[in-house]
Parts: sequence; structure tokens; C-alpha cells
Amino acid sequence: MVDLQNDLFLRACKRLPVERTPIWVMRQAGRYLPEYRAVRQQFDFITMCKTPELATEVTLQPIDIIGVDAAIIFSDILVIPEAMGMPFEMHEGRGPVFPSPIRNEADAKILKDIDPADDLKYVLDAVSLTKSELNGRVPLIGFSGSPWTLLTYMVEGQGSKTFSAVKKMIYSNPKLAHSILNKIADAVSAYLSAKIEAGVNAVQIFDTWGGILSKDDFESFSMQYISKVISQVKRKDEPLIVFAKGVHFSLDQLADSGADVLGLDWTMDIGQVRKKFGDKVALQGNLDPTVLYADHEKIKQEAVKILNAFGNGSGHIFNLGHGILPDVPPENLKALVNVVKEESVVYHTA
Ligand code: 1CP
Repeated sequence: MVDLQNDLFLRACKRLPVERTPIWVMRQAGRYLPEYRAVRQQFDFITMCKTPELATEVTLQPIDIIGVDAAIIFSDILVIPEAMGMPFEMHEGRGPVFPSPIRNEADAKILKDIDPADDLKYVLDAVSLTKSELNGRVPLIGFSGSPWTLLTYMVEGQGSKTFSAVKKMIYSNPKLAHSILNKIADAVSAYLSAKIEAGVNAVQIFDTWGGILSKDDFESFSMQYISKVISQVKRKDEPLIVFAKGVHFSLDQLADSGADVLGLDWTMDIGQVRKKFGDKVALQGNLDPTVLYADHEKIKQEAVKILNAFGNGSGHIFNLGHGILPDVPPENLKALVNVVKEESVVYHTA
């Protein structure tokens, strides 16, 4: 194994001392980078996901161009439903679409258990190749959608504003919803375990759509399955990050879930969350992604506000409160990364 030259991210996840606060950003490999669009012009999205050389190339772009402290393997959360038997298409301007969504028991019969070594070999190969190309420069993060967030796409068939199809399922046929969620949780657990085995240094669970549920429904249909995944993922000392967007109401449960790091969206006060949980978990976040439309002085002010709210000591991984938007100028992200690298040092002088 190659020793890491920069392990700030991993140390911060474990709340060990660091010289400065590490930073990476969700969706850092993506459309805001002209270098990504150049690759994307030649290949469709699914081909990029399934070709380890291409996935590796775009995973490395933000490391080389922006200077972030961790890489996240280029892929998508929807590779799991695909491996379970639901092919998806990427429609330009509309996003991913499942032509045959799951709406009833008969539809659900097609869902199969996955064997990541076979069904998702292309992701594991991308992890190995990326690790070798990184050559220890920074850690590599693997990720998955949460069972609930995956269920929303599998039932809606695409992104949604109202989520009426998946909500109809949880209210009219909760038994079916729970049986599919159980299946997805097993697939996610096997997948994250296989990614760790292939070499990722940390994993993140994205619960992008947990926040559309009431507190009780979140606990029943999302939290329960996040906990199941966390208890089943086989890891040695690889940190696990859970990011649930818009879930103010169940932060306690998330902090008690066994995750090492809690990802926060930008609507939460990171200082108050730290006071509440103390040393229980590290925190990741939480700059509003649209701050990156501002000038560099404003970006600096807002970044320093977050560093200051977290305060002294380790346990903070700087990130946006959700994914970077595709029309952000890359130099603004670079400015943010440089500001965090420079301005965070004072919070780590013992
Ligand atoms: O045309 C393109 O190039 C596709 C754009 C794109 C990209 C770059 C999609 C389609 N997915 C991705 C990569 C991706 N997706 C990563 C890469 C690693 C990184 O740099 O972070 C990750 C982590 C994801 C995860 C993902 N996909 C999530 C969870 C995170 C989040 O942002 O909330 C979700 C909800 C998806 C679904 C998805 N995939 C793509 C789109 C446009 C969407 C959203 C669809 C919708 O709800 O409308």
C-alpha cells in the first residue's frame, strides 16, 4: 500500500489533529469543469461511468486543476438500481430516466440481489485504476445513494418535484416499500464493502431526498435503512460519512447512527451542531453552493464565517452544503479552496 502524502481529510474524519482544515466538494468531478465537458462531448455519461480509464480521468481532474484534499470516484448513485435489473437512460437537460419504474409487486419481482464483483466490476476497476493513478496524493472516497434516495428514483422513474409516486407507495403499500428498501440496503452494503475492498479510503452515503419526509417517515423509511447499511458495511478503519439533505429534525439519530462524519447542508449552523454533538462525530460542510457565484472577497467572507463557526480544533471537513452547480466558474472554486487552505491554519495551532 502506498502511504498517503496528504491524509488531512482522513485525519479530520477521525478528529485527529491536522495542520489545516481539509476541503473537497460534492460533485467536484462534473460539468462546471471545461475539462470534464471535453471528455463528455466524446462519450455519453453511462459509457463514462462504465469505462475505468474515463472514470479515472475525470476523477483526477479536480485534484490536478482545483487542488482539493480528497478525490471522489466518478460514478453515479443509479448504478445500483441498474445492477438490480433496472437499466437507465441519461436524457440531455432532463437527467437520468428509468423507462420502467417500479410501482407494484409485479414490477418489484424483477429486482435481483447483486454481486458487486460481477455486476459492478467496472466501478471496482475504476477504483483500482484511480488509486494507482493517484499514487497516494490524496485519499479516494467511494459513495452510494441511501436506500430511500435510490427508492425515489426507482419508483418515480426520474427526478421529481412532488415525489407523489414514491409517497403513494409508502402510504398505500408500506409493506412493498419496506421489502424493496431491505433489498436495496443489502445491495448498498455489499457495494460499499466491495469498494472498500477495492481500495477506497472512506465512503459517503448520500440521502439527497431524506428531507422530503416527515420526521416519523424519515425514521421509518430512510434512517432505519441507513443504520442497516452502516451496521453491514465491512470496513477496517475507513471513515463513513452520512449526508442527509434537509434533515434538521433527525440529526440526533444521524449522529448516533455509527457514522464517523455528519454532512450538513447550508441551512444548518455548523457551530451549533458542533456544540450539540461535541466529540461524537466529525462534521462536513456546509457552504451554500450558490456562494460560488459571488466575487472572491465575498467567497472568502462566507468561508471564514464557517471556519469560525466551527472554531478551534480538528473534526471539520470543509465542503459545500450540496453539490457544486454546473454553471459555477472553476476559478471561484479554486479561490474557495485556497482561502480554506490559508485561513484555516489559525484554528489548528494548539
Ligand atoms: O451529463 C452529465 O455529464 C451528467 C451529470 C452527472 C454527473 C457529473 C450526473 C447525472 N451524475 C454525475 C456524477 C455524480 N453523481 C457524482 C460524481 C462524483 C463527484 O464528483 O461528486 C456523484 C457523487 C453523484 C451522485 C448523485 N447522482 C446523487 C447524490 C448526490 C447529490 O448531488 O444529491 C444524485 C441524486 C444523483 C442522480 C443524478 N445523476 C445525474 C443527475 C443530473 C442526477 C439528479 C437527477 C434529479 O434528481 O433530477
